[in-house]
Amino acid sequence: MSASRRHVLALSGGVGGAKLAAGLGRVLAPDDLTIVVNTADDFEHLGLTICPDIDSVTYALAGLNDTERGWGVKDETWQAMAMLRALGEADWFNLGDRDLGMHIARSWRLRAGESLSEVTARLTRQLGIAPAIVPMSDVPVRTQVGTADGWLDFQRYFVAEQCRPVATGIRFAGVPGAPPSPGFAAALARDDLAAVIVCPSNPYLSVDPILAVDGVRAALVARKVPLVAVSPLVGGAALKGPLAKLLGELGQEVGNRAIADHYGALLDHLVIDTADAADAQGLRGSGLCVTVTGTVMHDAQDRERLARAALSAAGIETG
Ligand code: FO1
Repeated sequence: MSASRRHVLALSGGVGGAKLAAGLGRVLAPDDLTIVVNTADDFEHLGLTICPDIDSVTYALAGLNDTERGWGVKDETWQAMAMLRALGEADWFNLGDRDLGMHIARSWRLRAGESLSEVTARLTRQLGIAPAIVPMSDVPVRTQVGTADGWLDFQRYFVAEQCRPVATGIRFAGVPGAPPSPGFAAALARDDLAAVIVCPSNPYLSVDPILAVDGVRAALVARKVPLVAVSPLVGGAALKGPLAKLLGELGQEVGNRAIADHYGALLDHLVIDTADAADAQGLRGSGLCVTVTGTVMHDAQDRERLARAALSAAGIETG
């Protein structure tokens, strides 16, 4: 890597992606990292704007994430939910008391006229997070899942319906028509961009919406720096049950070959788990660079080690 190129653009969804984003935040100088987050899981609920993937990345970088549950804030309490239930309001989407503070602050600032980028910058700064966490777009994009009863918004399908309906399709409402956020556009255009790291998020549900933002795929095709993806799979099937069901119904294969094919010419290097070491030879045979390493992130040490491995795959050594 040229010494003048040092900026890293990370693309992230929620849980798994957030863990690697936190690792990157630990091993890179804050000015050297932009984390672009999927916003197609966002929705309006009880008058609040909920951004689950921005929340997961924010909580992970602030050290506030609940690692057991996988989403939301640790040491959470649920008094507001109990009250909402008593009042007969919707209780299918769980909002913890501390988490609610985030949604109230975000919604209030959005309603006061700030963009999602501005609000996210404000809230992450308040929580002491130094690297830039930016939404993929300030314009709403919404993942919807086709079912026999029509299109369901993603959280309705995922949380309220627990992925029970048979999926007939998946679409991202709002694209084309959603430009990249200012921070995303600026990161893509940086002279000192050194690498793009695709975090271990679901390629179809979490990364595809980012790639579908206006002009993003073309900008990535034209890039002059390595694009490294960390596979979200471990042992060929890290996808949690319901998501595997969804992808199966849509005819999407679950495996590192399918992930490599899905990213196609965008991908230079795939980082896969040691449990999938047998995949490496075939992937390399098709011209891809492959790193085999432990990708399960139990703690901060795991997150940093995987961050260094992904950066090294992109030619960036972090000492
Ligand atoms: N996931 C659930 O399975 N059930 C919930 O009640 C739930 C609430 C929730 C609240 C705030 C938030 O930021 C995330 C929340 N999630 C919940 C996670 C979210 O639905 C998914 O992790 C992502 O959208 C999928 O990537």
